[in-house]
Amino acid sequence: MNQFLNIKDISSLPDLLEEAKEVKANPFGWKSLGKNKSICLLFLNPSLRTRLSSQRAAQNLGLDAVVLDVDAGSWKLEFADGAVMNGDSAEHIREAAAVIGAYFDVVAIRAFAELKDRDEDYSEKILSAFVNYCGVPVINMESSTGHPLQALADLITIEEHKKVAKPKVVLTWAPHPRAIPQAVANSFVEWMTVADVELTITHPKGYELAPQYLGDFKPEYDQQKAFEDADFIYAKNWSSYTEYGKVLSNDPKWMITVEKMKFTNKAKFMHCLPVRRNQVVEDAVLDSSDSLVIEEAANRIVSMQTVLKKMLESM
Ligand code: SN0
Repeated sequence: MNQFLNIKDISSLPDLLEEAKEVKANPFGWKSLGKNKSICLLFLNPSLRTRLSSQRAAQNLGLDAVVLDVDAGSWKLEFADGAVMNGDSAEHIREAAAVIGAYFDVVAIRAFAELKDRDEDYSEKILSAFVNYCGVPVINMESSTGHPLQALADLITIEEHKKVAKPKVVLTWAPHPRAIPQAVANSFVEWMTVADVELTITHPKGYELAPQYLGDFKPEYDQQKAFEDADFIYAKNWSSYTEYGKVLSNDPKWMITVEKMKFTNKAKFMHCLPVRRNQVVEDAVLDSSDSLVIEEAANRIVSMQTVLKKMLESM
């Protein structure tokens, strides 16, 4: 594997899941694979799980990890080609990425959607700039359109907890006070489309995901109907794609509650975290034994370690 930007970078999902199982069972089994190699973890946005799980994953492989918070700990970057740099930005991505690539063997980047210009976000301007200019393998730690490390951890968690061969998985929109990117939902749909699950997507009208992710899925606008017989409820907020970046509804009726979980087939609750309690989901669901959120977060180490292992093996 020479990059991990989205699901297209993996050759076989079943093989990757098998490898993830091996990594989880034997986390220190490849301790010398990363010897004398290094990874730079670059954050343009906040992170708790991604930052820590990536460092843990690297350590398990003997890989040296350095974290840089781009706008806080380094120069503000310019991404536009031909820019006259007489404003806030002190360094262009062309030099910054090339220098980072000269220092490290792998670069991992987090750069959220800005939610202002849809074409710009969906062109993956920042992620592509790193791929183009750093000259070493790049890992997506949530870009403007996707969060594949999260989707892989989600799938590992579903595989571990499913009680039937092809479980019913429901991606449900939930209310949130702020405008949130579509990245997590996009990747979740992208990975579940390939996985052995029956996916249902439910959200209020106006929250349809980008057609390239939605594919043939027809959203179920009735949340209760969507929940019927579900084995997994995956809650997530996202802002509108069609009215780009807008919060069209904050309807508390969409919050995940114990009452709604009763419509399911004793479903497990999932969320990528961080989660707004009693806005996205009520305490009683999150604190119940049906909640998988901590195990799901723990599997972020496994997803990153599996990707890093494959990358190091092909170096
Ligand atoms: C990010 C998102 O894309 O949904 C990261 C999730 C892994 N989440 C947020 O930005 C939540 C921020 C908030 O204010 O709750």
